[in-house]
Amino acid sequence: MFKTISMIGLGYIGLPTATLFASRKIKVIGVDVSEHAVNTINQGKIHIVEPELDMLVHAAVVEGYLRATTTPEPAEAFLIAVPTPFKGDHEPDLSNIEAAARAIAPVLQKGNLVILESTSPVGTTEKLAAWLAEARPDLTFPQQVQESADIQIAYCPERVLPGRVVHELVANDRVLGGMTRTATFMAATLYKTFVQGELVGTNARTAEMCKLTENSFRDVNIAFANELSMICDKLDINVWELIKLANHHPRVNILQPGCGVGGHCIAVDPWFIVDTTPDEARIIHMAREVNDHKPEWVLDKVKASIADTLAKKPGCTMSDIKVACLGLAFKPDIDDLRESPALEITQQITKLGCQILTVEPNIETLPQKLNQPNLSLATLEDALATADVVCVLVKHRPFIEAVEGIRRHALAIDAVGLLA
Ligand code: SAJ
Repeated sequence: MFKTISMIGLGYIGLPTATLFASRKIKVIGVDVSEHAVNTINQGKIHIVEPELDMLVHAAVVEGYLRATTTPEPAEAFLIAVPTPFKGDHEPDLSNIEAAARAIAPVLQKGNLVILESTSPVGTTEKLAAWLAEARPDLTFPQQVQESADIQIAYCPERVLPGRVVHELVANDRVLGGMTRTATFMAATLYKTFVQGELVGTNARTAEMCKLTENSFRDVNIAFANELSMICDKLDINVWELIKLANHHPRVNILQPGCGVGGHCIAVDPWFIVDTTPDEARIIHMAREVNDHKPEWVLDKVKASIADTLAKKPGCTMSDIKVACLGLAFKPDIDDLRESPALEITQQITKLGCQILTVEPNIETLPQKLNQPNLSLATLEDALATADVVCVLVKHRPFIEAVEGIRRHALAIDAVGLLA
């Protein structure tokens, strides 16, 4: 049984996971490079938005089971949940994992378990083991002595959906990939404290690939839907009806087209496979390209509608045109604008020189990068009342509720099937 563990990285995954361990009365030392995050957590508050999390963190801190710091301390297990973005031409950037390894190495003790949770290219856990071994030649590691290693290492990815993190961390099945069977067993003992889903054991490389496969599968399916939407547009077929009909087949399940694929997972993780095996990963690569192209396609539709409006209104110039953009977030009913195709499209429309009324019910102020004189945050009513062109970019609930008003608008571009 583990009594004290440490979570390295207190973000969208690390903090909820640390808190769930703490809620089961395991002492958790949370470590983060951000002093702001550390101070906020130590006050029993949270620096991210996630339902239910604030109450859990508050209780864990007040009861003394969760404490945050910027410097690692000795513990029985170390879990690493730091970001793995890409750099340059979609090459994985493992510098945060390497920094975490170098930070925990000095406090490692014989008998410790180290778990990597961050989404990573295949082979990263082995790299982590090598970094740790290099920093601690006095200890043995699984790549040297396998089962009898002083430090056991495993890769255990999460698969939770933002907005449902607390529930899914507990309920979802979890893949545990030990570098040795001992590591898999130790990881299972640890996660059993709060996971109610099945814990499925494998090796580290398969677990790494499993995480990437799940998100790539979804990306390819969405790319198929996006490609269909462009084909159907040419053939004058309603793609939303088409997909609904095709999905009546018992073995067909096509996802929904949209204005592009955003967020920090589905639009990133498939590149980790492409980077490792570029010659083989042809469908995965092409799906990324199809999905990344979709915002441009939507933008072309907006440009065409603006041209129509200008043609119908003699004397009217670009700066007189008002475009309403409905939705900025990367998916419905969240406030997260990072890596959002809707935001990218809105920014591009701004460059055309027309006036933009952006409607995002989940935020109160516009992000700095949208600070443009020709762009303002508007209510849905105002936007619909004055816009020449309406562009639906995200299927937020308030837009579904106001669908009839949006439908009445003559020039509505519907990227998400709201009006279908
Ligand atoms: N999207 C579509 N059409 C769809 C579904 C989604 O265009 O039919 C778009 C969304 O609008 C969004 C993007 O895809 O822009 C990604 O959204 P998402 O809801 O598919 O996924 P994420 O990024 O929020 O979370 C995913 C999940 N992975 C899978 O469902 C396989 C989640 O379980 C993972 O834990 C998460 O990635 C992660 O952290 O890897």
